Amino acid sequence: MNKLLVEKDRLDHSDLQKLVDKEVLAIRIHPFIDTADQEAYLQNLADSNLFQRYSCAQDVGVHRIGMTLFETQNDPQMLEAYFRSGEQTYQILDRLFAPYTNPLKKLQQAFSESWANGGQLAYLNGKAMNPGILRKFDRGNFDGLPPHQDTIFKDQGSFEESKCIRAQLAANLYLQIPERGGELEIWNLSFSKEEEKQYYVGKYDFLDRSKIPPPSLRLKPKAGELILFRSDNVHSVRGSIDCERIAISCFFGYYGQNQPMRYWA
Ligand SMILES: O=C(O)CCC(=O)C(=O)O
Repeated sequence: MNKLLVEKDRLDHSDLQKLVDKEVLAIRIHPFIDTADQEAYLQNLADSNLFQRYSCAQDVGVHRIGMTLFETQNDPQMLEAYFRSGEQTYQILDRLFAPYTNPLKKLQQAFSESWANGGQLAYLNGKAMNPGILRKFDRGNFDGLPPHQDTIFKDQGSFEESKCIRAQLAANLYLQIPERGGELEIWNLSFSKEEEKQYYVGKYDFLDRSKIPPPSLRLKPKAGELILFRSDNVHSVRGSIDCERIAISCFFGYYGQNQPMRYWA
């Protein structure tokens, strides 16, 4: 890989293809939303009591609106709960951000317009997935999110959609970033499910930082910025020292050059 980072002010099909093909490690789009919109979004969020911790990781200092596939952990009952909760996410976020455009929809629309074959909500086994989440890293969460890899294959490996996927991109649109902490680190490394087990540390599938090389990129996101990277590349988020770190997030699944990208959380 001769270029780690693409920095632009618009999403572009050829840059997305480079990310999918591992020719770049991350794409930064700034500004994706302007300061007035970003501040308006934050005002709407203040005092919201809709955030909850991950159901399977209650001690991780992160709150989210919208359930993630990660929480289903290959469990059929949790998967049904995931489908049910996913049906409501757009409505909840529409209401929360009204009268402004829901930033999750803004992100997915811009992405779909820039990818030649468009974008659409992902389905798993014929059922609509949760389209995305709004996530807050707690202030004073000094651990952040340790190094890890996200793949649909790990969360729910038995479905056709998981077996046929060729790349999974993580998209994060940042609404608030702490002055201190909150960096996103990305490694030019991705381990298979079997390989990564030797690096596990603690209760979750986090990787032991002391056993892997230093990250290839350490990015300090900006409020209003969109960052995309391959979620099967090892990545981590540094703790948020002085305020909550808030972002809209979803994955985009690549199923081939002539296919639409499919989004979910
Ligand atoms: O919030 C970020 O910068 C990245 C979050 C993350 O770890 C992920 O999308 O899996």
